[in-house]
Amino acid sequence: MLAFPLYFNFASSNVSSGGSFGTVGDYKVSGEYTFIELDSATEGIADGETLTINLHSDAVQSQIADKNLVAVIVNMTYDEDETASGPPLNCAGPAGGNDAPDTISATVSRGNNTASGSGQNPGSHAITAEWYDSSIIDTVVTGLSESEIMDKLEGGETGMGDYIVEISVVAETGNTLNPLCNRNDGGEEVTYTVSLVLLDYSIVPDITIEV
Ligand SMILES: [Ca+2]
Ligand SMILES: [Ca+2]
Repeated sequence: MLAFPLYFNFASSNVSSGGSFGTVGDYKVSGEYTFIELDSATEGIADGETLTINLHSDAVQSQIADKNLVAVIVNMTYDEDETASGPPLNCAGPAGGNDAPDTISATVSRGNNTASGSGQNPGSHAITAEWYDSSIIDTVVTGLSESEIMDKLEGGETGMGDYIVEISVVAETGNTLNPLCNRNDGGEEVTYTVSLVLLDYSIVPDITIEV
């Protein structure tokens, strides 16, 4: 329990002397994220087709102004719309076979920052393109100054501009045990959300107090 008052004494004396900013040492880095929705919708995408979504950060300008914009994340969820049809009872029970998973792939680009990834239905996946060093969040960084750490966490102007999201579907149709039962899968319906990621971080000296 003594750690807090001791810690704050140390930190404030360093700040008042103006010496901590460029001092190389051990710093505990933590962050809080805020997600700003840039776009969301549910779209049917045919087998072999690509849905292209053109967005711009200006659409949420008031929400990101003077904030530290460091990444974009695209969340996708999808079910399975595959059908089995045929003469009455020919698709009943096991005779109707099983769904075969479709593959949903996506790419997001902000300038040179690009991420892509795919998943299979029913399910979900997310892709994140980032232009900061996420690996140091919730760690103790050694051997750098506070300002050098800030350089790794500041998004700058990189997030301002066009965002291009592409989502494509490759549908697969499952097998049936009864040749009179036909399975059909023309694509998939994908629900997506594109969010800009704001990072609010803190960098504090990491001090070990021996008791
Ligand atoms: Ca399928
Ligand atoms: Ca499907």
